[in-house]
Amino acid sequence: MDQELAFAAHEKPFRYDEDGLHVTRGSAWSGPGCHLGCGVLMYVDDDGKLVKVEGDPENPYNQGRLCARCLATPNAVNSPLRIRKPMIRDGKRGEDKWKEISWDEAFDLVEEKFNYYKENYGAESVTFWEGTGRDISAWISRLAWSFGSPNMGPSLNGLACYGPRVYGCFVLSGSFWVGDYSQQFVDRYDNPEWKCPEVIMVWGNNPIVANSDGALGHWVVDCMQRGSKLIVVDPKITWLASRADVVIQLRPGTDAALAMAMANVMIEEGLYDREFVDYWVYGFEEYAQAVSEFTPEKAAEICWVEPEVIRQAARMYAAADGGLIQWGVALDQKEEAIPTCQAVAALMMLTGNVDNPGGMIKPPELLMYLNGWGMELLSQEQWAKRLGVEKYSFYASGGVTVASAEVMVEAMETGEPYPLKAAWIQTTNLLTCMGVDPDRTKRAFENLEFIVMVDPFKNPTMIALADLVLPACMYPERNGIRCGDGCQRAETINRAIDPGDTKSDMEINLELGRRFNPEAWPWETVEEMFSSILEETGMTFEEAQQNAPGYLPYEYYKYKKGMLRPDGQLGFNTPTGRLELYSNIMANMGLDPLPTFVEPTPGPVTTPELYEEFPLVLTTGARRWNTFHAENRENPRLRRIHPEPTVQVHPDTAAELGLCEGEWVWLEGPKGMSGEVGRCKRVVEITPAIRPDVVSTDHAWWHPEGDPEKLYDMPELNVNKLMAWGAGPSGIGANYKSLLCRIRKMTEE
Ligand SMILES: Nc1nc2c(c(=O)[nH]1)N[C@H]1C(S)=C(S)[C@@H](COP(=O)(O)OP(=O)(O)OC[C@H]3O[C@@H](n4cnc5c(=O)[nH]c(N)nc54)[C@H](O)[C@@H]3O)O[C@H]1N2
Ligand SMILES: Nc1nc2c(c(=O)[nH]1)N[C@H]1C(S)=C(S)[C@@H](COP(=O)(O)OP(=O)(O)OC[C@H]3O[C@@H](n4cnc5c(=O)[nH]c(N)nc54)[C@H](O)[C@@H]3O)O[C@H]1N2
Ligand code: SF4
Ligand SMILES: [Mo]
Repeated sequence: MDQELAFAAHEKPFRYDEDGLHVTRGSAWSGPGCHLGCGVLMYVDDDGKLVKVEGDPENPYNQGRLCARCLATPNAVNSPLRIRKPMIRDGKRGEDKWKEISWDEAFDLVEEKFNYYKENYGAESVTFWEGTGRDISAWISRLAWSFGSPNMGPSLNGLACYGPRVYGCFVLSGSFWVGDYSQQFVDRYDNPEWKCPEVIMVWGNNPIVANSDGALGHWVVDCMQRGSKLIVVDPKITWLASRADVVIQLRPGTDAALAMAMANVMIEEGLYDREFVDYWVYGFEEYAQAVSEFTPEKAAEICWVEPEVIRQAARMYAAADGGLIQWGVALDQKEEAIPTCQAVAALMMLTGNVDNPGGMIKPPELLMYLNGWGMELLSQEQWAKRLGVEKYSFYASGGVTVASAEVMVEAMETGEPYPLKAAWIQTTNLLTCMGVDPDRTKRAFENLEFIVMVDPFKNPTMIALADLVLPACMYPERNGIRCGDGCQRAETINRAIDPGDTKSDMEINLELGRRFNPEAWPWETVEEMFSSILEETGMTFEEAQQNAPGYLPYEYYKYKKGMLRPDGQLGFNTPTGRLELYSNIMANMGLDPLPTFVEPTPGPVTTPELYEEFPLVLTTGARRWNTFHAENRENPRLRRIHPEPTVQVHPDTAAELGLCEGEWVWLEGPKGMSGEVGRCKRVVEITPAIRPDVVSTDHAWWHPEGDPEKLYDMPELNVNKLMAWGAGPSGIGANYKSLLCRIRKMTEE
């Protein structure tokens, strides 16, 4: 056994009876969607019906807490919108006409069609699409690559979620870093090696609502109760910002300028950690030169904030023994995402907040699926066909292993560099939510001959595009494991109720994988497959079910112990062995090795004439308590918390425009520099929490109660219609969060 796990103490086995109900302990991941997988107790009655879900107090991760979406799991599982059997289209795309078929027929059809395209057009003509943070990342990559296609990836422009932060960090430091809230220890806050962060800087993230990328929002509050001070960087006064010590309410899209100005203060005032920088950081001189022009005064003008608040934040963060940056997707969702993430990551490096207690850590993982599972299954020749490598340096370098959504869609349109014939869509509602310019995406996908969708629910993308639908089951209906995504622990997802005729994503992919490439899928059952992944812990899946969560051993300061580099040398896994403020990898890729700030386009500065016509800066998609992207709209318990898509407007702006709370309006904006204008419907929500010159709106809206053949109203509710096609220059980052718009009253039509 290589990795001995530490377990949380459980009083009871993972299945027991209580007050006439049958209880199963497990992890809530997924569907419905979420990034985390909190510990849950699922209560089932004698009829086999899931009646309630509660937080597991014995699970160190969430310690009994549970948010609204998990509490409403029984409604989701029992929803009338669930698909219960495989269905094949019995009409034209766009119609809601289907015929139920058996699983055997469905698998035979996928096998026959995909193999036909492989033989006639090459395996790369079949594309594989995934969504965010659900349970399937590892398995979808294995399915695509074992089939022989390198064309697998998220249907997200510019990989503008997590990707920029991860790749930005990897090129600078050889690793990705997450905030240290003690989540790596079974005894959590009581662990003697852990130190409570003195300062938590929440940047473009709303952890209380989003619980994103492995971090539970409650942990921020737990740390505040133990003394952490808070800095919040957000155009909106969020729940946390209203309790913060310093708030920087900046203009969306200007984060890089702010980060460089903070570095400027730290360097000018000698507040950075000189000793750490001398030993462990490369490129300080060049970097200091690059930030020298970003005085707080200059950045304040760019970011629309006061210079003093920048100084305050820089001093507070630099002085902290344990400075944690809780960064979020707002940093990824701009075309210049990589330089932005570089600029923020540089603050960690300047202050030595890397690999340290209460700072940023690198948790070990049992199944590292970020780059996919099974890269060795494809030959060099097959990898070379991956769409994206010709166009983008990050893809060519091998740092990014998925295919580019933009390039795949362009290939569907043009047939170049080779024809695409089919799509496997699993865990993404891509027209409603994930990509920009959904009309263009829809037209491109319509060129494909065969589209399969795997999802628990009906949705607009399915009605518009799918030819075959496979019903996925949800977490209380299946077995599974969770042991990647920086989550540190080995969790099991445990079946509590009968899945009926639905199957788990893992069962579906294992069955198809075995048909396409039996050597790559040597397991009879999914449980056998999970046991083989858990092998290094010396535990079978069945043993893990009883004992999970299990915690891997953890050490701080790995760079001082030769634990970060494959050659066992001290330092970091970069070309220089140091953290690189000046990135040699970026320079080799022909990209700027130093962070830069680039004004968003269109924007108030780059396109003043468009700003006159569209005088509000627009940010989109801030997460809501009750929804996970396009999910949960059909769940009555959740829908009533926020029943329609709103646009948040400051009271002064609302007064100026004559808008009333609750009024339906058109939100209109330029689609990049194309000359076209996109629009969607919104309800006015007046709030002093937003800046008067900025508005913020929800994304991913549709009406499950609406007409399926009008795609459930999605086309008139989708804010991504206001966005330009494309990605940042490196292929990473896209503009979801810094746009221009105007609000027009419906009566003005
Ligand atoms: N305007 C705007 N657009 C955005 C964003 C924004 O901030 N603003 N954010 C972007 C980001 S960061 C992301 S990650 C994307 C997310 O985009 P997506 O990941 O496409 O999110 P959803 O639209 O919710 O689609 C998820 C689908 O997966 C299904 N599902 C849930 N769980 C499971 C499961 O276990 N198995 C299977 N097979 N299916 C499951 C759901 O029912 C749903 O239909 O959206 C992006 N879109
Ligand atoms: N309930 C719920 N939870 C979710 C999701 C969901 O849909 N619903 N989606 C999941 C996914 S895929 C992701 S990626 C994460 C994302 O989770 P977060 O990273 O928290 O993302 P957001 O809520 O989109 O934005 C965070 C904050 O950034 C602010 N912001 C907007 N524009 C800017 C900007 O330009 N700069 C700065 N500094 N701040 C800005 C917003 O006002 C918001 O308060 O959440 C995950 N968790
Ligand atoms: S963060 Fe909320 S929705 Fe996600 S698993 Fe935990 S309780 Fe469930
Ligand atoms: Mo995301």
